[in-house]
Amino acid sequence: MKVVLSIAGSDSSAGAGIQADLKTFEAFSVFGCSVITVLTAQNTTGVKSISEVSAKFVKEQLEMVFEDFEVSAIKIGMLFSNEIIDTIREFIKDLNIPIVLDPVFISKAGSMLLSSDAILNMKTLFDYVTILTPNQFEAKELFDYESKNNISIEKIKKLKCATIIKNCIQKDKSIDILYSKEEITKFETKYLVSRNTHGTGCSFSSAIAANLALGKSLKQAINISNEFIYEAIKNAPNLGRGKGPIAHKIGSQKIAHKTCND
Ligand code: PXL
Repeated sequence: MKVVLSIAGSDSSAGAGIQADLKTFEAFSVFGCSVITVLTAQNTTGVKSISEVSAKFVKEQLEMVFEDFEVSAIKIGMLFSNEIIDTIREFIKDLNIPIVLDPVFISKAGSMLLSSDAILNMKTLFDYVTILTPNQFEAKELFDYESKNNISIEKIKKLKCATIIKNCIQKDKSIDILYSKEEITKFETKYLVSRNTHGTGCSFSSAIAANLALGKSLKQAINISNEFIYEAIKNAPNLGRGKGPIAHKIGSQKIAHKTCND
């Protein structure tokens, strides 16, 4: 069984963060390990408080996982502080496995997930990862991205890693745009109007990591992950009073028969 590691924050309501990542890994039948960077007290209506884990303890968790397992891919989510980012950069810089970085700084309910002075430092990780998965808001913060802003697009295309910008809604479609040095590729999914979107970003990036670990190409992994998220939202258990969690297991079962090619 392939092993995939999530380095991310804990969400007590278990719809986002490490919990969503592990549910996604399970849904794709890879074994999920977790290195926890912060603890959040939250539910579907928002984050109440954040308790940081020390960088030293983050390093110890990383060492224990890698000492014992052969990790095939990594997903990186909420990093929160400069010290944690420095620790992770030191650890991943010589690894030769796919790494998906979800550059989260704000939750769907509007809470800050990265201290403001750490945004610049997060950019220093970009040289060591395979793909970034920002939403439009994060892309705007990181690159001043707008789909018609050619300067920002050139900046993104020059990165060592690929970048997929999620959820550019057009009419009834959700469009993701993948930028790499060689090309620009658009992925279209039907847009679902739903309140149950808590953790969709975390789950999307974890699904890409799981599928890269399973040997899929980047484009295949993105197609599979999009179909998975669509079905997981469509079949959401409709829990909580805010942005509800999605149905990871049902999502993967619904797409099991699909080929999801490039
Ligand atoms: O979806 C971004 C995210 C990542 N990580 C944790 C979160 C959230 C959003 O709430 O709580 C721990």
